[in-house]
Amino acid sequence: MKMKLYEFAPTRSIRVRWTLQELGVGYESIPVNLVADEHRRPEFLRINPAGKLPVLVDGDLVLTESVAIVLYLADKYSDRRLIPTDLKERARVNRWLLFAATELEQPLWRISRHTSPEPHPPGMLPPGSENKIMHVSLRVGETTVMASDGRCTGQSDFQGFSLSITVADEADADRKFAALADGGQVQMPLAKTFWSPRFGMVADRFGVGWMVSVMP
Ligand SMILES: N[C@@H](CCC(=O)N[C@@H](CS)C(=O)NCC(=O)O)C(=O)O
Repeated sequence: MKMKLYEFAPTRSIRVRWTLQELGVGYESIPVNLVADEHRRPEFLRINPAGKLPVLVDGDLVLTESVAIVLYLADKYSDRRLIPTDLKERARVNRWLLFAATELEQPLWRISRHTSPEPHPPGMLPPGSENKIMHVSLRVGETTVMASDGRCTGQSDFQGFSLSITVADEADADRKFAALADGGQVQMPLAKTFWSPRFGMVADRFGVGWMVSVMP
């Protein structure tokens, strides 16, 4: 029976796919669309209760953690000589795998998440806020609470707090943004950004801040 790889293209799944291809091993690919929240469906949570990718299923073995999967595959197909068998050589390989996963990955992930790869469109941000970052993205049930150091100028009051809604498409974003802006104040017009086809910020008529975005 073929191994199954639960994967989604722009994630750590790539490590496993790359390894399988280097080894020349056939497998069944099972795409799990993170953007469509497929990793939170009960059928996937039964396979990995942590709701994370990648997952390799090989017979009765269900393996998570991309580096552990890569090492398992290299050992399983040791005849392909992807990793050394010599103890010290092997230790050097493990050293770099662990360095990548523990030292390199987190800062790179933080930087990529909080930094725009493209310059911001002129006038989009108030001067001085180019390097402000989001510190926390905390999921509570179906809701995501984000804490950033943006919008914290002047006297501190309740306005440092915004609600964020993610909508299905651009038309829905336009509609909801217009409804929130009715009687309120647009803080950042709804426009295309590097992470979303539509993102905007508005304070509604009650003074509550909203961020409206479409996830691509
Ligand atoms: N240390 C784990 C990290 C797994 C992980 O965080 N996967 C991400 C994709 S790269 C994921 O599934 N995220 C979904 C979520 O956290 O909701 C590994 O290397 O496999």
